[in-house]
Amino acid sequence: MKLPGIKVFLLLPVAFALMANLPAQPLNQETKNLFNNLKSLAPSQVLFGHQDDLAYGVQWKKERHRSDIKDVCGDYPAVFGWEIGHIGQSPFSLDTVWFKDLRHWIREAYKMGGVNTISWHLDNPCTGGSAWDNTDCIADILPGGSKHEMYLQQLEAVADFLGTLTTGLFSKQLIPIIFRPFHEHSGDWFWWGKGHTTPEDYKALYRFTVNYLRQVRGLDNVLICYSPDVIADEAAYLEFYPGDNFVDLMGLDDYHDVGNPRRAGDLTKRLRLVVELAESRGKIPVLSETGLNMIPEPDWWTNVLWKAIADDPVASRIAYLMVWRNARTNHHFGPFRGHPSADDFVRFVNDPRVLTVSELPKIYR
Ligand code: BMA
Repeated sequence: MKLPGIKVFLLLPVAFALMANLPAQPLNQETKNLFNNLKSLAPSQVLFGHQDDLAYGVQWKKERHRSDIKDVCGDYPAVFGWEIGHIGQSPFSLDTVWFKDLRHWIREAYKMGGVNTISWHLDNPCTGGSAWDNTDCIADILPGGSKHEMYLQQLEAVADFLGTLTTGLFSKQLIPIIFRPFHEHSGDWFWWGKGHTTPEDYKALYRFTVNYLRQVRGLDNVLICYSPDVIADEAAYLEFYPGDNFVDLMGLDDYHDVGNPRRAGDLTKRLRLVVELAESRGKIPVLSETGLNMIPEPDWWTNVLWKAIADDPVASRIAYLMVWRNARTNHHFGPFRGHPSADDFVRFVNDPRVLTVSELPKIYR
C-alpha cells in the first residue's frame, strides 16, 4: 500500500508510541510551561489549593467572584480543584455543580493565573452504583471486557469536556488541566481501589485512559497526577504506578495524618518519600488532597498542617497542597468568614513560602 510521505511522517510518533507502549505527549506550550514552572517553584514555594472554591462555600452558592478563601484572606487560592463525576450522564456533577458553570470557573481561574486540577469520581460501570460501590469492575472495563464500551462512553465524555476548556470564547487553545483519575487507589473505598483489582489491571486501565485522552483524542492540555492515599513505603507507593510516561505529578492524598497532631510527623515522612521519588523521576511532588473536616482546632493550619511540611527541608519541596471542598457547616475543609481557624489560616497563607493566586508568577509563560 502506498502512503503519501507526509502522512507517514505525521504518523511516526504515534506508531512509535504504540510500539513502545508510550503515550505521545504533544502538550501545548502553556501546558509545558505550567509543568516547568510548577517544577521550578516546588523547591521554594507551596501553592495553596481548594476544591470547588469559586462554585460555593459554607452557606452560599454561585455568588459572582465569591470564595470562602478570599473572604478570609483577601485572595483566591492558587490551585483550583474541580470534580467531574457524572459527566456525560447529567448536566451537573455528583456535587450538583453544573458543568457549564464549571467550564466558566475553570476559565476564570485560568485568567487569574491559577492552576486547575480535576478529579473524577466515576460511578461503578459494572453496577451503576456510585464510585464508593466497590464491587470489582476494572477487569470488565479493560479492552475486551464486557463493560468496556460503557467505560469508553464515560471516557469520551471526559475527553469532550476537557476539549471544550478553551482559553477564551473564540479561542481554540485549551486551558492546561491537571487530571487526577482513579485517586486514592491504595485504599479500598472506591471500585478502582486496592483489594478490588490487581496492580496490573489498575495500571492497564490508567495507561488506557491516558493513551485515549492524549493519543486517540489528541488532547494537548492534560497533565496527569497519580495520587494514592496514605502508603507505608516506596514499594507501596509504586505498586500501582502506571509508569513515568503516564504520570507528570506524583501526589499523595492524606487526611489521616493531619487529623491528630500526634500523627502529623507521619505526613512529613510520607511527603519526604513522595518528594524524593518525584524528584528522582523528573516529576512534580504534590499533596493532592488533605484537610481536617470542620477544622475544630483553631491553630490547625500553622500548628499541624504547615508545621508538618514547612519545618522539613524535603517535605516542603512539594509544589502545592490542596484542601477539600466547603460543602456545608458539617463538611468543610477550608475556613470561611468568622470561622474559629480563620486567623490562623491567614497566618499560614501569609508565610512567604505559601502562595495564593495573586502571588503567583506567570505560570503559563
Ligand atoms: C467526598 C465528599 C463528597 C463528594 C465527593 C466528591 O470527599 O466531599 O461529598 O461527593 O468527595 O467530590
